[in-house]
Amino acid sequence: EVACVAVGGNLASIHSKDHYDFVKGLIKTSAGPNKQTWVGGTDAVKEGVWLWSDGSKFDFTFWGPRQPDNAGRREDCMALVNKERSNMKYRPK
Ligand SMILES: [Ca+2]
Repeated sequence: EVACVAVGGNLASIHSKDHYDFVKGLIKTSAGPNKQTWVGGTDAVKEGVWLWSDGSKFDFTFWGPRQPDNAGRREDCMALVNKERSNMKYRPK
């Protein structure tokens, strides 16, 4: 959590497709198309076990294609990517 908050600042948790679409819309408005924004998901505590940094239940299932792939065995934080089809992935801390 500390590592992810350190890179991301104010991190959202996402609990539904509607919420996901809402956050994605915010990113498009504030950052522009095809940008990525950190959200509060992390598996830094235990590999493969995803948690929200605010402690809420992790019921998110809208992973992008081939995600989470844990690239380099080091990806522990989640970024939401505002593209039409690649919706969610996570990046090295
Ligand atoms: Ca990981």
